[in-house]
Amino acid sequence: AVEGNGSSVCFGSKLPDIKFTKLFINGEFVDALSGKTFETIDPRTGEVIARIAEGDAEDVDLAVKAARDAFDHGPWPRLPGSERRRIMLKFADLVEQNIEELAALDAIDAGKLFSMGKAIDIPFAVNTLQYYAGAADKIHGKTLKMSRELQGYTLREPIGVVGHITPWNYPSNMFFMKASPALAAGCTMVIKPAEQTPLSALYYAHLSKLAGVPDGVINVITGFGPTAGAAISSHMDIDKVSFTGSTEVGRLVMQAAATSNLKPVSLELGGKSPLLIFDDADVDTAADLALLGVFCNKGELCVSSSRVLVQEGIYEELVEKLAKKAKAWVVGDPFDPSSSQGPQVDKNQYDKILSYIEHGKREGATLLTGGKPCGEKGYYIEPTIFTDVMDNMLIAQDEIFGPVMSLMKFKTIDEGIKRANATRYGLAAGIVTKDLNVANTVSRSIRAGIVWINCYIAFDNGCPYGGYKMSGFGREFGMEALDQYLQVKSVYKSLLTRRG
Ligand code: TXE
Repeated sequence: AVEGNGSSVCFGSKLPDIKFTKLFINGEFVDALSGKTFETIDPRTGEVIARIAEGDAEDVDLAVKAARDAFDHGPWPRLPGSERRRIMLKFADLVEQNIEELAALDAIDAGKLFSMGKAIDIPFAVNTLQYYAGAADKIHGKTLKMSRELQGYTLREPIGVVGHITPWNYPSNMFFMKASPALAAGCTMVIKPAEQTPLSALYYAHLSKLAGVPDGVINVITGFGPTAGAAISSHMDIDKVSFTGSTEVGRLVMQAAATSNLKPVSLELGGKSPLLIFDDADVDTAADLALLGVFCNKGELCVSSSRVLVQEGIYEELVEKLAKKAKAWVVGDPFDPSSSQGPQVDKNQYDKILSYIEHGKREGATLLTGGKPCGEKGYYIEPTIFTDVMDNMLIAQDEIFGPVMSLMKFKTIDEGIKRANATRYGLAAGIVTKDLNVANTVSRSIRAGIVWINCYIAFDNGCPYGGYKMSGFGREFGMEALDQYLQVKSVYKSLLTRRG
């Protein structure tokens, strides 16, 4: 049983069979050329779930060849958009039909709550695919009259072969966030899921084939970052890379793109997002949003509101409320419906979070709740709240990517804005207030790609998502994401008729 907040856990729920463990290239599941495999681990226990094919540069090469051939000669980019839409909708239906199994795969691979996967993550992924399916037949250029002699028009063409490199915190959402707009645009692709969570991506590859996505359009290479990942970002025949992960690796991906074929990249990187709670806020709502913002998905969340800035008039009351509410936050097995938080994704992440917690204690922040690992096995950590956090402490500056909240006090609106912006990141921010003027002023002053007012982690496929500053550039979701998989070609046409 996992302790911490008085919770208990049932291990050993019925687990999904692991059906797909090989690379998916040109519509077939194949071993890595080297024959190598790696272990994927269940973070609930630290035990091996399965051995997965370990792709390397030579496998990426094969996948790129398949994707290039499918792009240059295959039907996908040439189909009418309505036909791509039909296949994408069928793909979405198949995902929906297998939702239990897919949510279970993400639960054992990533430690994600099974209930959340089933009710929120995978339905949202399905919706992403449906949203872009709807866009597939609405990709238009413009017609321009330039002069009496000249007319022009623009064509919006798929960018080509795309490389997608994804992280482990939302395996299903990351897959569809990247694959869906690329599919709608008519691109072909090589996807490298994170080595911690390869299982659902391989299942999606299988479903794509059943749906009728032609061979070579979606290729999945499982493997490690410095090998398979680096081979994608430096490949001469990949036309664009979309990356989500750490800021450090984002820099490497951009360097590799620059020194290879200058492929455009989009990067969605880390964050240290502020949640500003003003004196007039409803304390209950504010506390709920703060807990959700930091502890949702065990804090493995790019938009985590890991810096909670509270105006001084409400600070004491909020601290009390948070301490009380955190007690009801249950750490436990992701299959247990009463769990609010599962295990961290792997040993590395677990160690990283615990070392930040120790750092926070040493730096003089006050521990309000949590602060320790919990459970006899697996990578569980108590939801941890620090008060009296100073801006210069490491826990207030670095992305921890775990269930660790830093509470800080501020006096005036200007001070709140200034401190909220005092970070190298700019992914998201939240504001809790009843005052419309405060909400307007602050939302316009925060340098971040998303601002939530009186809500947090609210997502819609229509709303673009991405970072300012060192949180990256480029946008996921919305028509903005579709644009990143399209090129604009200008065609000039003479209006002078030649007489023969
Ligand atoms: O990320 P990596 P890690 C942050 C978070 C976390 C930290 C480290 O703070 O604690 O990053 O996580 C692939 N060339 N985020 O180490 O290494 C890798 O195989 C090409 C925030 O897991 O960036 C995986 O598929 N690719 C983030 C992907 O990059 C490489 C989500 C991400 O792994 C590569 C995840 C290389 N040289 C972590 N090296 C967010 N924005 O949500 C690795 N990869």
